[in-house]
Amino acid sequence: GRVAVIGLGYIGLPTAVALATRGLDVVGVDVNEDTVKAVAHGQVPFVEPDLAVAVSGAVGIGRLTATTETPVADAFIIAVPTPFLPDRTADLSYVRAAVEQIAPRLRGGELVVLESTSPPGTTELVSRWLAELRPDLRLPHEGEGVPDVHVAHCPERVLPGRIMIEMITNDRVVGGITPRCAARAESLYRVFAQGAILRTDAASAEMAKLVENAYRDVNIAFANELSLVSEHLRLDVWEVIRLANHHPRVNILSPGPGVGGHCIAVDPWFIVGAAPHLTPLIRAAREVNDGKPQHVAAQVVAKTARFRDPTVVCLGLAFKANVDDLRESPAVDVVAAIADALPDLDLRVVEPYAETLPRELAHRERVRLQSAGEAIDDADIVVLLVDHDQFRSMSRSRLEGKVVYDTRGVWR
Ligand code: SAJ
Repeated sequence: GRVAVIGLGYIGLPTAVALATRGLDVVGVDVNEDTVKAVAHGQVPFVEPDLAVAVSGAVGIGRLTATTETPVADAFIIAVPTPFLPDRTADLSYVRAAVEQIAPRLRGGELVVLESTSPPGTTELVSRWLAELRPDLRLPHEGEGVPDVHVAHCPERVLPGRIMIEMITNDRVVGGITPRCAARAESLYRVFAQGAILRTDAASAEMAKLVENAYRDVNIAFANELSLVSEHLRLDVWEVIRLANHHPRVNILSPGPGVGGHCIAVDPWFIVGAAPHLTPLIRAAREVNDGKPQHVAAQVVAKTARFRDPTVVCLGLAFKANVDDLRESPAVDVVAAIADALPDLDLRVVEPYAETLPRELAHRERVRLQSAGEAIDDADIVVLLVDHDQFRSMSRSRLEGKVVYDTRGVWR
């Protein structure tokens, strides 16, 4: 059968490759023509270990093609972004656009899977949208007979940086609008998934995905709050956590400059949005993590007071270690906040995964992107924001005599 994967980003493209590698005929669909061109030539528009070789292989054997037009297919996987709007509700416009592309292609018998992380009820909404757009077809509703088109939610849980491994080995949750929808989705994911496939209803699958990321967010917030308290008490938070984690039932995560990425900093809001009066903890965790970049920036600004004309070097802009993704990155927020507070400061940034400064920093005259070699020797203050391997393994002797602010605890 043929599978159309709508959205060739961090999730869609690896999913398309996984299916194509198992012998399915996969068409990748994206609105971005550059992305489509790249994939059609076997290239990958972003950095993810082992993905490039898999894409060029799948394209090479003719199993994976790419286009801007949604084709007729037996299964459709929607893997488009679901960012949040300024009021922190989900922006479902990309999902809606995908549904509008799929609807005219349906002939009956297809499976439509929503993979995008979505607020509770979105899969049901997708089914309702399809029903409105195609009144000639029977769409699934709980407890009703066999529909013409099956609809399910199969959230992804892969970790950027380990996507190609986790795509295959992670357990998967497949939630159907009806049990039959879940069964259909299971047989599609069975093609490549080696982990357990857990069948459930669509809303439980939606909620499980959100809960996973909220769990991590709350736990990181706990670590970040400990870092604030420890700093206040002049304690080394890493030492405190190391000791506490020797308890058999304690496993505290790592504090850092904040929480970035497109999932953990977003998904908890979808839970808050679904029950605002019942979620003070999840909301507080979000606020603790969102407040961290400002705190780090304020600490750095305070440290500059002891110099006449200091040079500050910030190491890392990516949202986490060893990825090239600078979007939604607390490190970028830290650098921007330092530059806002001290516009005349000589501020150098080192990011081995970037060739240019991101939009938030590019217009600032005193902020420059440099190599570690160029930047560090001149530095008075070195701020470690991302624990890239390159920074971890840096010789400590290069930091001698400098004020060091290590937000990741890698040099302790
Ligand atoms: N972070 C910390 N301290 C930690 C762990 C992480 O400050 O101890 C920070 C990171 O630096 C980063 C952010 O949190 O800024 C998120 O990084 P991450 O590695 O925890 O997660 P993501 O966003 O790359 O991927 C998450 C994963 N979810 C969970 O681990 C529960 C992944 O499995 C999901 O598939 C992904 O979100 C997603 O797409 O939802």
